[in-house]
Amino acid sequence: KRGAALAAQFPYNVNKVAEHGAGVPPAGAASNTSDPLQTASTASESAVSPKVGDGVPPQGVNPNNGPLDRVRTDSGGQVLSTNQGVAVADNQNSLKAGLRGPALLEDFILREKITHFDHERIPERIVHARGSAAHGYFECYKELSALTCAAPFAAAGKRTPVFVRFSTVAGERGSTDTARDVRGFAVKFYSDQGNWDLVGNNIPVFFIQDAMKFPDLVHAVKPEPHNAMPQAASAHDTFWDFVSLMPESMHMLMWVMSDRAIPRSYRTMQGFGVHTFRLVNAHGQSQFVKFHWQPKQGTHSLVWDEAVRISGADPDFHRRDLWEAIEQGEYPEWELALQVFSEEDAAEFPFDVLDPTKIVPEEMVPLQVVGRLVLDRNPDNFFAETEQVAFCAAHIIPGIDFSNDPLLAGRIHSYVDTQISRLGGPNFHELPINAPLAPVHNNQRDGMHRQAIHRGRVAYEPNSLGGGCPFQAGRMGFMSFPQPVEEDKVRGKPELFAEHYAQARLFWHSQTPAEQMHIAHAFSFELSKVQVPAIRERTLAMLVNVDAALADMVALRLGTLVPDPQPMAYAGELPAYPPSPSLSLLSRPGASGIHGRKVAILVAPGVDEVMVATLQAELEGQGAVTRLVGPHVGMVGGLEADMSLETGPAVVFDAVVVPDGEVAADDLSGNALAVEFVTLQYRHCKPLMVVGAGAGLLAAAGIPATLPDGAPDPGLVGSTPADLPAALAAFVQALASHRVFARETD
Ligand code: HDE
Repeated sequence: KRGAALAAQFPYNVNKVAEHGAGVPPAGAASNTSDPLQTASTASESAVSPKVGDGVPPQGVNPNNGPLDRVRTDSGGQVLSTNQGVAVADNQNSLKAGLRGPALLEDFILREKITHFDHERIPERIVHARGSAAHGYFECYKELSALTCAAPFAAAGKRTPVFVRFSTVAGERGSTDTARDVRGFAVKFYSDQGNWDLVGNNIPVFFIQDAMKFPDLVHAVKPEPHNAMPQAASAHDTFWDFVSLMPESMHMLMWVMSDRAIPRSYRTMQGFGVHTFRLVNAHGQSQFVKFHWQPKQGTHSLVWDEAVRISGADPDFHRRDLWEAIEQGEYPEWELALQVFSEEDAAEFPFDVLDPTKIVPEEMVPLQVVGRLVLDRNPDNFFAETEQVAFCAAHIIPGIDFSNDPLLAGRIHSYVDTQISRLGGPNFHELPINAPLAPVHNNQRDGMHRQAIHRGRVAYEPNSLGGGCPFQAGRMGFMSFPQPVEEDKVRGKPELFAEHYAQARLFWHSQTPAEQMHIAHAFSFELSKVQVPAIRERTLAMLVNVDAALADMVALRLGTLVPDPQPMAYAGELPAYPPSPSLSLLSRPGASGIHGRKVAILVAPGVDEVMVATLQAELEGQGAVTRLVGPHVGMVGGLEADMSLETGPAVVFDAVVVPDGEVAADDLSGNALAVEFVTLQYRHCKPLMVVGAGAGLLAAAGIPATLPDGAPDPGLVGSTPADLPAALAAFVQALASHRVFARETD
């Protein structure tokens, strides 16, 4: 009776409709005559799930959404069951011999639940453990068949679904987002010719030239092995010990000590394929290529003091920023640009294009923009998608090929190898997030966690019993570019690999003065954390080879003298590059105005509530996000504050507005947290706008009215209530230009 009642109340398991005949599946649920795997989730997907905003992810935008539906599960309206589909009557109490008696071994429900829980974690990635990801698509602007036969570039307007994961490198899975670090920028293209993974970083060069040194680099930068400190930081002895003995890291160190390593958002960083790759067209002709992702949001960074404070205020700062932007419909976009050059061109460059510590300056090979990347859907489940996704530098498709970069060679091996242990066996390519949209047919069989049910008796090739299938594709399939090779088998490096400083100089001389100051401060900070003076000195000796002024600035802050330059390994004359303005972050302000920028509006009882509403409407109308920050959350006068000054501190906002209202301004001026709020906004060079009596808070914080040189501060916008529209326009402009570095005096 109870079974029948249950079946009536919780009618069906959509996978096994026949077993629950009493219930009538709702429209769209699987019937026992159709393929249950294809339709199983349709019923639950149509239910509203709080996990995905308004419930149903935008279908049709991303073709990868469809196949994933097969495995999406939503428990809305469903009965709780064991993993065997048995309904659970009591999820609160274990089975005992008497209410006060011992627990019973036969409690399979408790044991299943605890056993599964015991195995919930998988090993984190050995590097890039901390990451955040989103779905989207790549749209090609023009067909590129002259250059490549790769499917994503086959036609103008063609869209290829993608999954993109951003990451920090050194920190563990739960570490802070705003550590000084390289960021991973890994893109999985689910192309109709198979998956292509462009597993890049937000910095176009790398620390080392040969895969042989990668374990050493990672051991040096990770927390030190004896005491597991520091977390997510390169500012310690072992890292600087290693890099100061590896002058090939000098160019990369310049980038990592620059503001690139503390991005404002994943949305405001560039991405780079780093290595030289090949494009190959249908006639088998090949050119070299470097891949660049250019954020439409512009390139923006934090300042160091702010990054440190954000680690406390919101360690998920970048994860939250990406998530919220997408939930809000502010879809981040990047353009894909290519630098294409021939082998003959490459032979003329003053560096070796196989050396991953070198860029190809844009002045030598201009960028051609060929498409855009749009991220428009958050994952439904962090573990199933972001954690289980497996990128691999070896995943290429016809039309793309490798170069002989010796770092890339090691990567081609490493990714699948590490994933076999991280994801528990050789079949992780079948996990929904990793499975290609292109069909998979081969004779690989079995192994842990095999999902596919292979039919038939043939698992070998050639065969006659299976009609010869699956048959090899010949010229339709992937064919390696037939690069002629005739060399001795050796261990060593080409001569130009020994030149380590010319591009570090190029980078330094291409920065604005504010950026140069930040680089010098970053070196000083990191080396101040180094306990062994000889390591500091060795690094300074490398810096002298980059620029004497830089070495001076750093030495001064380390309380030491500039040592003799480190002897150079390269015998030839160093190439001299003209400065490349595109290497400055400030050269890419972005075209999208204030989209996605976060503005705090400080409120206290007595604030001009009509003005607050106007400010919110105007700023949000232009795509910004506003939050009312008050002495406490909840009702502040007639307004509802979203955050308190404690939970929404200055560092998590791009800008602040203090509206009019005498009583409110007095209240805020007497509040230490409010004073600190505007002080930090000012110190971190962010725009501030004060209206009418709101100016009192700036006075209470002692904020100077002009820049240190007496010029007007474009980021400080004062207004009377009557002049609000004009002031808002100036504020929006200041917000769009991000920071006023001319304020920095220290
Ligand atoms: Fe990686 N790298 N890497 N790497 N890498 C990994 O793969 C490796 C390198 C990059 O979001 C690992 O699944 C070697 C350069 C990204 O899941 C591992 C070498 C670049 C991600 C691995 C390099 C990258 C990884 C760790 C030198 C920029 C995160 C877990 C020979 C072009 C992908 C995993 C994600 C992850 C090996 C150097 C980018 C161990 C051996 C250069 C973005 O396989």
